[in-house]
Amino acid sequence: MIISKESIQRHNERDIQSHQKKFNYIKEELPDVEFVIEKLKDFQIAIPSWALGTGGTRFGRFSGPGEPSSLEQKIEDVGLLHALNRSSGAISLHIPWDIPEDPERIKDLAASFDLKFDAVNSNTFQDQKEQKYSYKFGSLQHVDPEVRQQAVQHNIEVINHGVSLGSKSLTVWLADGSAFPGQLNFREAFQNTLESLKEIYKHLPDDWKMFIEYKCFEPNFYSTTIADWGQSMMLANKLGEKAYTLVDLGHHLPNANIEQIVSLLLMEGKLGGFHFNDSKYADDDLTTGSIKPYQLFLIFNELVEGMDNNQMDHATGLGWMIDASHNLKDPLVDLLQSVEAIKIAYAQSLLVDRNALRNAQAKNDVAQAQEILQNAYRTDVRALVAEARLRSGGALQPVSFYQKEGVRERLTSERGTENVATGL
Ligand SMILES: [Mn+2]
Repeated sequence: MIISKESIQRHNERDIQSHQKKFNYIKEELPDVEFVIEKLKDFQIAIPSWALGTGGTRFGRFSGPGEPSSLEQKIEDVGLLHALNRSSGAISLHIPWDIPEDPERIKDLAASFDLKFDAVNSNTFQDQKEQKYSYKFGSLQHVDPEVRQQAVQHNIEVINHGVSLGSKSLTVWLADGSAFPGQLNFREAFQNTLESLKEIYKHLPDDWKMFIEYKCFEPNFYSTTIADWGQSMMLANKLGEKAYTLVDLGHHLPNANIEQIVSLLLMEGKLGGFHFNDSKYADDDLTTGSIKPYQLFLIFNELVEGMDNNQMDHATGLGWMIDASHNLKDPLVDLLQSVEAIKIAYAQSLLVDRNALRNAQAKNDVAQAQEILQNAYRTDVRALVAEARLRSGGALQPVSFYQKEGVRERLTSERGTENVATGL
């Protein structure tokens, strides 16, 4: 299904007057809206290929109608999101769930929707049918060198798929760890992981980055071999300048100060990529900004501050991706909501008066520091985000467009009700 420019225009005409009123108001209130709008237009958030179908929990999965069942249909879905919000201009593939059989054709198809290929993701957290050795007791950490070699080889294949599509980064997330005390020698598991990653790193093209993702627990419940940002950064430092830490918002213990983590990783030049989602308890993979929007703003505040300090381009300096799962909502609506929440938090962080904040910090003026941050956070920037979208050719109200135009119903009549997306 392709969303025409004309249908977006028709939809926008209905909302333009009310939008204009809100935009004029904020334009009067803020010193430099054009700067914020330009930044918003550039900022793209990649959509993972596994987030386009209904997600499941370990208790079950309730598939929705019209899910994409092929890589082509997944690209079409991301194209649809991008047409509406003009901020989802990349897709991140998971191998082996989404192997591009004919890379040239897949690349052309993506280009026809104005999409690029973001990081490719390897999978050694489950066994595949044709696989010789099992990952039941780990992959890159495994006590058996043959299992480690198989996992290394898989990651090299993932890099090769990525090269064929013009991707520039590999994300490695490992489920490796232990479920019971005594099961693992921690030091050996870490050393094995490092040696395996070194093998993979050797095959990384010069202009590529390796993102090492950490997670505190699950599926292993006693230890995870790359459990936190310190362990990830230790590996990234030992591997070399193409290796970075990837922060997934849901991969911390409750109440971890993620804004401080990203600040220090940026200081060390080792923050590479970012996975957005939200959570109440653990790796809940809920819609970004649905539970803790203030935390999301505080994280963006540190990201912007740290990237500016390093003179990094906000849009291209880090790998931005959503990593969520949608058990109840239509995945495409959920993704539109996530992208909107990310752009709101980003816009608010651009409004923080950095000089005033530094002055307040220098004077230990704690109350003023809070005033400055909360003034930015409590600014309703939705009209700015909508204006940036409008100027880029997107819909003023993407979710309302999606619902009013019956996008899911149209996808269902094209694809049927039995389609099930690959993934968890
Ligand atoms: Mn992730």
